[in-house]
Amino acid sequence: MAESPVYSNYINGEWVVAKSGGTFEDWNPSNTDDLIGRFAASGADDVAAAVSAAEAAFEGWRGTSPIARANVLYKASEIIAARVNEIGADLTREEGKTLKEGIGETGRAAQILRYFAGEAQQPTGEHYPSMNSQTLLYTVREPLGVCAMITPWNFPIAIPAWKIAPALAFGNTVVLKPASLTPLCAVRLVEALHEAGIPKGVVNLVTGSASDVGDPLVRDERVVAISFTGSNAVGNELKMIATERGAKVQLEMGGKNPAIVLADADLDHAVGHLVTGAMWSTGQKCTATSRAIVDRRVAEEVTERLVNRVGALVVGDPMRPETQMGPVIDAKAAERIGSDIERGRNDGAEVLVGGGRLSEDGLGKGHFVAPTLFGGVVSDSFLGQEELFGPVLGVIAVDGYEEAIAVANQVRFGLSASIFTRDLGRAMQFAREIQAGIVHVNSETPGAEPQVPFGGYKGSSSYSREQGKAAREFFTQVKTVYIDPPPGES
Ligand code: UN1
Repeated sequence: MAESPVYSNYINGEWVVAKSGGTFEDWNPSNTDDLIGRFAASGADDVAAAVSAAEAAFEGWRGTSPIARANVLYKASEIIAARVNEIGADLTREEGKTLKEGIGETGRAAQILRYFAGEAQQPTGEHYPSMNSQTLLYTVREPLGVCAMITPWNFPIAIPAWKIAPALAFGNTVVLKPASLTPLCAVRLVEALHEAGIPKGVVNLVTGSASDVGDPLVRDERVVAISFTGSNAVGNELKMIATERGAKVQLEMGGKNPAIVLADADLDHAVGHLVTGAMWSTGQKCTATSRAIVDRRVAEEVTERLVNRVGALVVGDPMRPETQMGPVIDAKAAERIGSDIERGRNDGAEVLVGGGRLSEDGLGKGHFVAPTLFGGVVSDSFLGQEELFGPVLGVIAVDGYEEAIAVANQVRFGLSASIFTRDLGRAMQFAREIQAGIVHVNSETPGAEPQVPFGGYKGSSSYSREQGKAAREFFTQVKTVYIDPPPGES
C-alpha cells in the first residue's frame, strides 16, 4: 500500500504535529481500501496551545483595518476558486457526495469568503440623535475575542468557511475543530487562508476527537464564543458547559423538514424537488426533505412518480459523472440508517423503493444505502418524528392544507420547510404559519445563500442565526459611545 500523507495541526502560523505524536486515519466512504491520510490526534495540550496563539493574536487582528482583513478573505476566496476542482475532488473522496456537489460546495466556500470580505467593509454602527444636541451618540460593533468553531462532516468546507469568515471579518481570532471524518477539507481551507497571508495565530486548526479536542476547547475560559453545527445531543451538552461559564453559543442542529404538496401543485416540478431535496448529498443535510406531506387527492399520483424517480437514481462511486448519489459517511451511519429503516417498516410504514444497504455491482467496498421511499407514514411515529440523516423520504397523506400545516408543525424541529402550490394566498399563509427558520415556496427544503440568515426554529437552533447580517450579531458585541465636547467648547 502506498504511503499515506500525514497532515498536522495549524497553530500560530505553523503546521505542527500533535504533542502526543499520535495520528488518526481518514478513510474514503466509497472505498474502504482508500486511506486518505493520517491527521493529528490532538489533546488538551494542543488545544491550549491553539487558544494561546489565538489569544495572543487577538489585539493585533482586532486593530487591523477591516479593509485589510477583507483583503485576506478575498485572497483566500480566490485561492479556493482557483483550486475548486482539486479541492472538490478531495471533498468527494473524503465525504462521499458526488463530484458535482463536491465542486459546488467548494465554490460555495469561495463565495462565502468573498461575501464576508464585502461584509467586513460595511458600516458596523449607527449614529443616533441625543437628548443633548451637542452630544455625538453612536454605536459600534466590536469583536468578541477567541472564537471556537466545531464543524460537522456533511459540509466539510462550506460550514467551516461560513463560521470562520464572519468571525475573521469582524476582528475575532479562531480555533477550528473539524469533524474527524472530514479533516482534509478543513486543512484545505486553512491552507488557503495561510497562503492569503492571514497573520500567525489568527486562525488555528486542531484535529482530533470530540472528547480529546472538542471538550477542552469548549471548557477553555479564554474561548468567549462557540459556533457549533452537529447533532442535538452534542449541541445541547456543549451549550450547558459553555453557557455555565458565560460563553456565547450558537447551535445549528437537526431537522425533520417537511415539503407540503397541495392538490393544485405542478406535480412533476414538486416531485423533482422532493427527490433532490431528500436524496442529494445522500440525504445527509440538516435541511434535507424528509417528510413529503401530500394532499390525499394527489397522493397516489405523487407517490407513483416518486417511486419512478427514486427507483431510477444512479447510486455508486461519487467520482463518476453519471452517479447521482454516493455513499453515507461511514459504516456506523449505514448500520444506523439500516436499522432505522427496519424500525419504520416494523411500525407499519411501507417500503416502496430501496429499504436497505447496497453491496452488489461493485458497491461492496463502500457504505452504500439504497435511496429509500416509504409510503403510509404516520406523523406520530418514529419515521414521522425523528431525523434519519440519510437517503430516506416518507410520504404522509393528509386531507388538505389545514391538516398539512398541523402535521408539518408537529415535530420538535423547525429548520427548513417547503410548500408546492399555485395558490399565492396559501403560500403566504404557509410562510406565516410554518414553524421553521427557512421557508421555500415551490422549491426544495435545502439551500442557503450566504447573504441571508440561516437557522431554525424550535429544536433546530439556539435562536441565533448564521451568515448574512446575522453573522455580525453573533461575532460582535455593541458599544454605545456618548461624546460631549469639552466644557466651554461647542
Ligand atoms: C444547505 O442546505 O445547503 O449541516 C446547507 C447542514 C446545514 C447546512 C445546510 N447546517 O446540513
